[in-house]
Amino acid sequence: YLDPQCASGRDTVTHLFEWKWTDIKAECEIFLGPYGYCAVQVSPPNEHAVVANPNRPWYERYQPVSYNIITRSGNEQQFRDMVTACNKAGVRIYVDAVINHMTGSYTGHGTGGSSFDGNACRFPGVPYGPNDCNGHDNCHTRDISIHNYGNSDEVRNCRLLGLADLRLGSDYARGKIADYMNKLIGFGVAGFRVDAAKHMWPGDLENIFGRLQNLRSDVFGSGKKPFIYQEVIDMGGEPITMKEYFGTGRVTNFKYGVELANIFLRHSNQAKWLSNIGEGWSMPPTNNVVVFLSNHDNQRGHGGGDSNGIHAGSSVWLSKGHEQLRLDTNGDDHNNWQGPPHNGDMSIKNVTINSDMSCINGWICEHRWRQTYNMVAFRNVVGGTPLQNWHAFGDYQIAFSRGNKGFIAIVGDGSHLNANAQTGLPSGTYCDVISGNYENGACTGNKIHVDGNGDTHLKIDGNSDDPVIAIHIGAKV
Ligand code: QV4
Ligand code: CA
Repeated sequence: YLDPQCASGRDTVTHLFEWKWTDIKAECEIFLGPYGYCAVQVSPPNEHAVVANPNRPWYERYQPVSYNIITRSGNEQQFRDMVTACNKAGVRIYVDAVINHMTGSYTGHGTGGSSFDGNACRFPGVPYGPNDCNGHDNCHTRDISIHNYGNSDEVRNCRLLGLADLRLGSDYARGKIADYMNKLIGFGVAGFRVDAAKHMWPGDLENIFGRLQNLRSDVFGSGKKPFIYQEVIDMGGEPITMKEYFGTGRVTNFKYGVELANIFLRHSNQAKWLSNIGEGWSMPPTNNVVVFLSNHDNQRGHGGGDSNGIHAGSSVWLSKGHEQLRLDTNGDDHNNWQGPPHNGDMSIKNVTINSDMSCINGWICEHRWRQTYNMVAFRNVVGGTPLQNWHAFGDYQIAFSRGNKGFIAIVGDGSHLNANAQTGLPSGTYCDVISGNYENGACTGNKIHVDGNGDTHLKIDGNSDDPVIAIHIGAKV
């Protein structure tokens, strides 16, 4: 479950939050494929509660009603077309799998018309009935909801936010979930982000994932397992840790983004200590995690892993397309519930692309920003090489190479950097892919000269918009 199944030479995942399947299909073909992205994390594709108050919030997608593929993003045929087209473009689809729970404790209808009663655990669209949810027999809080994250049994057996908690110890529920995931694998998806994994027993997940079929051999080759990355918010201080989930896939490392944010927002450590971020900072081994700077929750003040102060325009591993990121001066969202850009009938708006490559019609596309997509290419070029030629010219003036393939310099505190540095790169003239693009052998941004010894002169005004220089052997002028 650890292999992301990227097409060769690709490495970065973007989250196209609440996009329609038809728009993701087009984005794979015209942008994500050509620009070297590995995969898209898509919003939960299965039928979920229609929440009316507030009106159609983004989070209704985290309240499953059935495993039928029908949401505002599109129907099953549109989903399948997207997966096929994206695979053809060399881009993988990872599905956000909400399998810990169903809806909140109320009655209503789902996006496909199925009825539900969350409190009674009645979901005829699956079907699940009262025996398929945990209850007073194994959850020992008064209202069978989670109150104490210090109690592992409670976190796993009680209701997260009052959401009907599935009895994953039972063969029936395990089978229904595996059927859903296998259906998606049959369509050609490459993997899953497992929502709320902390709230499920590792043994139950092991059983469910053990029922999954291999990925489609016509796309991935034979004998390939789905990629699994599990949402476990582990900031320390709770009995449930990321490590418990290493046996069933990778885990989301929420500490990574928080540490980086603390540095560049100058809340704690200085950038000069970054040379060994990762295991050297008591984080789990690289191959057990997925790292990112922000996600759909902490950009909106949800989830437990937030308070890193990073919001829109911050994500590199995981960028996203969504409107409504209106931040106040404290970095909080004015509306933490607002759903995607929509028409008068509440259908989701098309993503429209402007001539400057940005998205309009209410959408923000961080994955289309020059600094983002050029660093996706940088990552593809330097993949597999070690960090070398580390320089700390000041507390917040750092530079390093990735082997002899790429070199980056960053000023994080508004100071001026003016220094010579060993880049580890072959001599030549390189295109700084932060200030411009490398196009047809020419550079639209600043050119950086590396001499025969591998040295260059770095000049960065820390107050400029992008106080960063990045060069790599794929963009030599
Ligand atoms: C309300 C009350 C509860 C009450 C309940 C009674 O707040 O106290 O018990 O009614 O029914 C929405 C509302 C929430 C409401 C709940 C049930 O915001 O107020 O409870 O629905 O009706 C997203 C949102 C949640 C949202 C949920 C379901 O963030 O606000 O809840 O979707 O729509 C922990 C977990 C971690 C989790 C994180 C948010 O360890 O796993 O909290 N993160 C994932 C997703 C996240 C999603 C869920 C899990 C749930 O990334 O987006 O929650 O699927 O850290
Ligand atoms: Ca649970």
